Amino acid sequence: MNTQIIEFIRTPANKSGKQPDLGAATPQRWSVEEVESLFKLPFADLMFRAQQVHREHFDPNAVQLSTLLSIKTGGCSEDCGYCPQSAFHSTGVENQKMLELDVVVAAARAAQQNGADRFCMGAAWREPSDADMASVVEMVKAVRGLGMETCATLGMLNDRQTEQLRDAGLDYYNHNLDTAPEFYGDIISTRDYQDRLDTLERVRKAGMHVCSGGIVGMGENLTQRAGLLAQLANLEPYPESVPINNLVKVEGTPLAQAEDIDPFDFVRTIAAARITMPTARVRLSAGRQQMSDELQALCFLAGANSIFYGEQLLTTGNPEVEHDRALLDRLGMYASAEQR
Ligand code: SAM
Ligand code: DTB
Ligand code: SF4
Repeated sequence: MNTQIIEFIRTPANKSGKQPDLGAATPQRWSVEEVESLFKLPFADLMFRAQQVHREHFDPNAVQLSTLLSIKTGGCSEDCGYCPQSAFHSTGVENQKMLELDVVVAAARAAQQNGADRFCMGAAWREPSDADMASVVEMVKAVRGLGMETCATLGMLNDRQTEQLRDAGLDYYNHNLDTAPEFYGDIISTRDYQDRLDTLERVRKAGMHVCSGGIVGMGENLTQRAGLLAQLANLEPYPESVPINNLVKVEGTPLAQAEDIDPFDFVRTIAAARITMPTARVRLSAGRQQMSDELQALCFLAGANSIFYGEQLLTTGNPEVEHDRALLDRLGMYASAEQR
């Protein structure tokens, strides 16, 4: 690892209080090796550094709350090994046609009343059709009309579709890189990494905010986990929103028997995301239902400042709203929307 960086990370009293100019010397701001070296720091050193970066850019006690709704469930033509909605796997997820506009608006209103400030609409598509787009555009306009931030995750997009979404007022587009390029083919065969990068590029070009992250616990090694973060951190600019999902193991998916990662390694991934993408919202995403309150608190200490909020992710469960509220209270934390 670049000695300048490791020195900086390990030195608590950085006299100038300034970040080293990591970007100037090389076009790649974070090499895979550098991210991997973050993972290998003593836990306390990594957490300390993540806290420093977090506090430079955010109120460390505020958490952004984003509610998900699956607007079109199941029967997806992609073969993502982790996903309960792929038509390639028998998981018991029932295929459903697209939700009606009034159902989506009612769900968004309920989420807003519960304190969510972002509403993310997800669809089990490889890519949307023109007819799909017409419906989604109406949904985005209506949710925006409630005064919520809007996010959608609909699969791959072409130029026209990104422009349609931007014109509808979509704030964020979620499209995850999921893992490192060299591990991607082990998980998905129906599209490649470049397809994902191309869609992210289009979203950026159209002027929307990018939400992109990945999944840990799919059998990736440390270098590959670092490789995902390096890919995200080196996007120009890096995503405004970075969901870090812990694999939810769903019976019937090829990854149902994947080995759990050490929970401290999950926390390390959050911390490294915080350090490498200082101003991003790092979201403690799928997998929270399987985590203890104490582990989630460590994730907040490591720099996570966003969660999925509401009893359901897309097809799997998420902690109860009351439980999350109580957890935030116990930690003296609050929703960032309530801060304004
Ligand atoms: N079909 C679109 C796509 O793939 O971009 C949007 C929906 S897809 C379900 C959104 C993301 O959910 C995936 O990229 C993946 O990161 C995450 N995801 C899906 N299944 C998951 C699981 N079992 N555990 C954790 N994350 C999962
Ligand atoms: C993201 O990174 N995680 C969310 C959201 N973006 C769309 C989805 C998690 C899905 C977990 C499995 C399920 O509920 O189907
Ligand atoms: Fe389809 Fe998205 Fe699931 Fe992949 S992750 S199978 S693209 S819904």
